[in-house]
Amino acid sequence: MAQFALRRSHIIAAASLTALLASCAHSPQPPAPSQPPVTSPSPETGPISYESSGHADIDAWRKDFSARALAAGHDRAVVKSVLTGISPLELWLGSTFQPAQTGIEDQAEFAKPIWDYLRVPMSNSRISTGQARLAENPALFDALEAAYNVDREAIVAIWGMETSFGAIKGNYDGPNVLANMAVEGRRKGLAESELLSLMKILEKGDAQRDDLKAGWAGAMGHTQFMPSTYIAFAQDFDGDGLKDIWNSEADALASAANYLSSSGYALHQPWGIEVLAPTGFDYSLADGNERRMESWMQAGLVPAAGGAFNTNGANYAELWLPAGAEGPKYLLFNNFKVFKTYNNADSYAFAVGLSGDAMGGRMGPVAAWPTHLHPLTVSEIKTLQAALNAKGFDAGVVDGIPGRKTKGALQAFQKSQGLVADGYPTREALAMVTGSGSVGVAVSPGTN
Ligand SMILES: [Ca+2]
Repeated sequence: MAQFALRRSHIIAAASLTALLASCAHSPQPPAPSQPPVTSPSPETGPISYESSGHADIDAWRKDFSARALAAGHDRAVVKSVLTGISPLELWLGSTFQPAQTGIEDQAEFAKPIWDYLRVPMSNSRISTGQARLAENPALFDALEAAYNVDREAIVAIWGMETSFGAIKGNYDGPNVLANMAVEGRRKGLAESELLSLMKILEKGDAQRDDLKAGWAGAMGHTQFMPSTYIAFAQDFDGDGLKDIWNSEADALASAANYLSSSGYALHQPWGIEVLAPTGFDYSLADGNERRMESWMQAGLVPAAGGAFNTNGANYAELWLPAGAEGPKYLLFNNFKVFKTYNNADSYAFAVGLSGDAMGGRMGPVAAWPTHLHPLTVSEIKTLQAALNAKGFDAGVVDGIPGRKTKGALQAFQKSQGLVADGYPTREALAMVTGSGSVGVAVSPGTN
């Protein structure tokens, strides 16, 4: 606490001095003092000195980075306040628990079957809380939609995904998390660049040093902005002069809406529409390519909810099979891509879209998830990728992520074998590729 008080005093001192100078410039000239005020500090120069963190790597990095931040023209008091009190976090630099070093295996977007991943975003409590948030402040959401042209359900769904509507914003000191990330090393460039952004935030007066709370990877506030994102997109929507994404829901939600709007969000257009496909449909068309709505209709796709397609002017969509040909099928529109600019995972964007729809009273999907299938783990995906590459179907880098290239390679393999070419990486599909038996090959009902 004492350290925080000390750090805050640097900013207050700098701000008071600025205010004093500003007021002088606009006031009648006082009698000239006979000599400079004795309280005026002589400008400090040279390296900033810090108390040791007790961690040699942190101390060495901070000395070097502090000098570079000063050389880049950052305010001395701000640099010092940001880098004072940096200390090693077990999470990043400890020896016993290092999620930062476990790679993608810990990222839920890749590790779980989609229907498991969706359990929390589509839970009754998440949906009902989102609906309650929408209902308790309709004027705010009217204003947000009018100002940013982003549907309120999308804004609230992201709020729910990021922090459970502000319940889990993260209570790490943002500068300390980023400093630890820099010292840990693999994301040094990103961490240092984000630290410089934090300095800019303080220099502009958009937030105060002690406000800079973050999650374990440096994302801040209700809607989890990295510092550079904050600089580019944060908004003061309640008009108090601060862009307070930590404590002001209006500011945080406006900031998220501004980000979505700047990423190309189109008001009242769907992110996705669940569809039904006719018998004999060619699932290799789920290849990541967008096609005109007319061609999807000619191919026989119809809305799963019945009626006619209503896309509000969205003319292009790609067909996406989140769980293969046996599961729910979606046409995805541009707003889905916009969700992915927040977090570049299909499952994340899907959860935003589905949960937002549910908060708006439209539950999906209509079709059941094929929970009898066995999606691959990260290490099994690597096996699949290597096996496809070995057979001449280019799955790209063996990274354990079932991206579009991996799915395309699996589809090409399936097509070559006369199988349903849905590209869904299951144990059943892996067995076909590796030739280790034909356990329950995924054949879609209503196909062939
Ligand atoms: Ca504000």
